[in-house]
Amino acid sequence: MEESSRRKLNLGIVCHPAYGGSGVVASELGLELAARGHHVHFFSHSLPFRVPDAHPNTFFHEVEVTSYPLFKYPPYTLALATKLAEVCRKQPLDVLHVHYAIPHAVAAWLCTQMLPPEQRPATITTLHGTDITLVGLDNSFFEITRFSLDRSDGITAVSDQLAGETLRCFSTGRPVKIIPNFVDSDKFTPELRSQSRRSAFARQGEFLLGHLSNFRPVKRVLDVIRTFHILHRDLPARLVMIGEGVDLEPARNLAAELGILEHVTFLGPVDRVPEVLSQLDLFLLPSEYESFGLAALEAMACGVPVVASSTGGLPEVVEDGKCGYLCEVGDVRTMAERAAELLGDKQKITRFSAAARERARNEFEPSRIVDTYEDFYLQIIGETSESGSPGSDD
Ligand code: GMT
Repeated sequence: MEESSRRKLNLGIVCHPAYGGSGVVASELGLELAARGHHVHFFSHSLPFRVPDAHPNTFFHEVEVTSYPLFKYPPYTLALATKLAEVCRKQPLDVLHVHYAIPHAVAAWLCTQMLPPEQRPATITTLHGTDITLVGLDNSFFEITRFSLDRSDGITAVSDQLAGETLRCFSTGRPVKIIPNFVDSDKFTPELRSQSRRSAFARQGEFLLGHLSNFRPVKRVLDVIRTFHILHRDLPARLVMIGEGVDLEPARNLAAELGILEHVTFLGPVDRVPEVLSQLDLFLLPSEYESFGLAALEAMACGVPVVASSTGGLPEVVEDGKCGYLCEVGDVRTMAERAAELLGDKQKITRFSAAARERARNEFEPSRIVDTYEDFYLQIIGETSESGSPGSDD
């Protein structure tokens, strides 16, 4: 991988480490930056799941929270702020880049308050979705979320739609820079498609559909099962469900109730996501809301068209009628019809598959987007006056 000619920075990256898009983006970004020669310090309560144990230029700082019987809820934010300040004292960070505002943006601000000015890192908060549209709007978090955004030196959002929502809901006077997510299309590639891998999920002559998420209510995983149920009446097909979360059992129960359980494989969380995604004929993402839809982008990079809800930032990722179809949230009948239409037309699905792959490669290619983050870091620490494409201030 190429080292960039820019000044090498000491960077802190804070994220939620478990399965979820914001942790994936934070990890992949950190690894790309490390490959460019920056020193990247990850902070979390466990190693983010896509970060390898030992990797050049990366350091992992585990945040341990001491429990005490007095605490019903151990104060993770305080332990995180303390760890951040401790590391900054030993090796000052140029930038502290937190992913998902809650509670990371507050911890970043607390850290800066604990340090003398010469040791304070610049802070950047990247908004990923429900930190703004759901959790951040809750009464118990709204005020502190707005406060911590106002105190961040820079704010980015992963889609135009999310940037707009941030300005609308939080009326922060701060500019929100749009920096979309990215996908490594050498890693997520149709080249991984193989009959032997596919045969683990589907028989000859069966179509293979899939879904990947953290099975939270916002993902509407029951709609995945309902869509598949309608489709399965007319087409020989199987469904692979990747991930886990609160709606896993309800999804399994619904599949049993509808009599399709034997056609659905619940894989749980998997490490080898590209190997599974690339076997699919179609990816389903019927979410209530997606700020971006990273899982859809990863499927597209594998040459898999997407049938999804027309919500949030998904229209910025999935080009309707070209790399997939976007339908009203909850309209499982139309989703099933669109899926059947695609699967039943060999020429069309081949065209959509190629367009999905092309779009992922051209529009969401890592190096250009990582350049934008690097530029933004330099701008925030005052070493350049403006940042480059593809993001723009809203
Ligand atoms: O907002 C969330 O639900 C958290 C986050 C996660 O960790 O899963 O997901 C969001 O961030 C991803 C990466 O930027 C986006 O691709 C997802 O669309 C977004 N999820 C939602 O907006 C529901």
